[in-house]
Amino acid sequence: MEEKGIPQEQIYQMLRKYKEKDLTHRSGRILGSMCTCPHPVGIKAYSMFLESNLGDPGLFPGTKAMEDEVITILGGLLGKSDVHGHIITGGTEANLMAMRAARNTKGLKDPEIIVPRSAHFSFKKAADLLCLDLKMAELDGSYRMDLSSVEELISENTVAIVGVAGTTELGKIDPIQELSKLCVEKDIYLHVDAAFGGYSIPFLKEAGYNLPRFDFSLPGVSSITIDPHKMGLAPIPTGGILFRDRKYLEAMAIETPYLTEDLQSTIVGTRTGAATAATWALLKHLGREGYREVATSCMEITYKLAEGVKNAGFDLVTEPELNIVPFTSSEIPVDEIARRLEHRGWAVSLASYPRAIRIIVMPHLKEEHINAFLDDLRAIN
Ligand code: 0PR
Repeated sequence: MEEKGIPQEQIYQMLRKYKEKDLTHRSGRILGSMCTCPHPVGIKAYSMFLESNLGDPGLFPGTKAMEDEVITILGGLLGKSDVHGHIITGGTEANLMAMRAARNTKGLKDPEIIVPRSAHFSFKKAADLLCLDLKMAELDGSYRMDLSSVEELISENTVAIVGVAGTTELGKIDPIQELSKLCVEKDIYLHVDAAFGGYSIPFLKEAGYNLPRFDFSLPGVSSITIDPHKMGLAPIPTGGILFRDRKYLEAMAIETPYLTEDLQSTIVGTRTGAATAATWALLKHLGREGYREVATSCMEITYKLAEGVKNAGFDLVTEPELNIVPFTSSEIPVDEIARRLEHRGWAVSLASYPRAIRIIVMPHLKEEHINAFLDDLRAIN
């Protein structure tokens, strides 16, 4: 560290040099991210609440009131307004909290969780941190959690089953209705990871898309992850965790002797209120109509991309259910496709199961980007 400070103008210039090295979502070149350009209203709201700390909510009752309202609105979107939860850092923290709640309420000696093979890697972290035995259920022919595999894995040590509404790699929705029935029957905690799909499935259903039920309207669903920093257009880091019952938060509560609240259930202590402000502002500003427009526009571009990929001679792994297009080629290995696309300036990502190029059609991808991408895809074939 230098002895003398550097004048601010020079600092900003130095920062710009670093920023120039970064990719931007706005360029349309990032094809494998679940994040996107944050909405300007979210950015403004975020910047207004930079000093607000929900880890000590008594000091920031205004922000706390907003958090309560956000949880109620998101719950309402997901089938139940009187839910309990928090705005946190993202899907990983939400999934950790859900697994912690499930483990603590069951109180078994050798707890196990069952997740689909397609589950996000955050459940591996949860298993490691919380000393849970992770059981992976197989997928069916359409890459959804296979129910008979789940049933085979259930044991007296099972503390939770996880279904995903919008899988990370393929955008598939697990059979949550059937899982809910099973979990009610067997008295098992069911967590739905809708980090990706939570902000789109409800709006697509409103717009007439035929998508399955996945939310608190199903009696077996105990908790849902929903990420405002993915399809919710909020700045990162902004995640959401919702619980059907307050008892799940209570099962994780730790005493906080000298703070303005007596108990804390979140993993993080000091917790930004800015994420809550951004989420609140965007829910109010965009409304159902605005979010419906975001979700349906992404789907329209997804279908165009899927059609274009097929016409360019590539094979879809599966028809898109949400805004992800996974594809392979019978002629070129997937890593080689990725290398050729990267050479042409596209930041693509690879699905691991099955191995495929995976394009996530987030709101920053416009028709012109997709057309330019398809030109390059045809050229590399
Ligand atoms: N659950 C699901 C279904 C997810 O897809 C993700 C992340 C998580 C949980 C974890 O969420 P956080 O990353 O917010 O903790 N899905 C993306 C992924 O891992 C996240 C991502 C976003 C990755 C942008 C890359 C990127 O550029 O692929």
